[in-house]
Amino acid sequence: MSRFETRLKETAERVNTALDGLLPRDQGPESRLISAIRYSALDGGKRLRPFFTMEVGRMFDADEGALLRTACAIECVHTYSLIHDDLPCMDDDDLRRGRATLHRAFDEATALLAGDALLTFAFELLGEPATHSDPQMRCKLIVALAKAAGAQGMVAGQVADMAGADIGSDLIAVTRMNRLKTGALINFSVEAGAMIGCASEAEKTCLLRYAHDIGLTFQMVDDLLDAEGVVRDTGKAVGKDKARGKVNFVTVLGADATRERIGMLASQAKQHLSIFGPRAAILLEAVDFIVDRRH
Ligand code: GRG
Repeated sequence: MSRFETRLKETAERVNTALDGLLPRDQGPESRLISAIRYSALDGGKRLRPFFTMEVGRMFDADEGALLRTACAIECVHTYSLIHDDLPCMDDDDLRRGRATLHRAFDEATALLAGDALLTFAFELLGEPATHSDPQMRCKLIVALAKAAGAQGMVAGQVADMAGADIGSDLIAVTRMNRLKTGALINFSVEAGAMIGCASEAEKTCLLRYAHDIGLTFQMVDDLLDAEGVVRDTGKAVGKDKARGKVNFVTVLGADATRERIGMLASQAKQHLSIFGPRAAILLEAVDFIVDRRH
């Protein structure tokens, strides 16, 4: 296992343990809802977004407790987005992270409500004093996450995704959709580490440029996996976008040009980290992981 994989695994374990302790227990009258929440939030998932928050924060010796709770909040928002994305009214998928999607394992109403509960729980987590001693920092984190997830962030991206070819079948439209749908939350994951670590404005700018490029790279690889990957590796259905008439980087550019752009963006992402020197080594390795991932 590479150093990067070891660190990602460590982050995943820490996030899983923390979330297990933070999420309500499945007992009492709401036990079915809570079981559904725990089914989705505790099993599987690379925990890549938490990894970025933790590792960016560590570059600035930020408080580990603050980073971990913020990372958990981000993962709750991410999990909610996957649950809702899989619903019959959206992508209507049966498989996620190698097993039944939440509405298949439970039922549609429970899945919808579990997603709602995870989204609101993220803000509860960030707002609590245990996340950060400075209330201003907590407010800033809440506002930035709300913007990333909301109608001018991830939700806007999802609306564009659902519109399919109606958004236009050109690179500008597809790039905008993905900057919002996938990029906004990845951006916040990096930004949150920089905020908690009190990075300078110049440092934040470089990190946000890095986040922009890895967000697009991540999505391009996802589109290639949808076009060329196998269910056994991805743990979800493949070939969906083309079958549903959706536009993505591969449908617009073709697979070869998408691969070319992935190479370009990945090397650009690494260049943005040059001001940090060896401190950013693990973030450089993350770029290669994103490019090479098979799930
Ligand atoms: C429903 C508001 C709302 C938004 C949904 C994120 C999203 C928007 C939809 C997910 C659909 C999708 C497959 C997008 C491609 C990129 C992506 C977010 C993949 C899943 O992220 P990973 O690979 O997942 O980090 P794990 O399972 O590792 O957590």
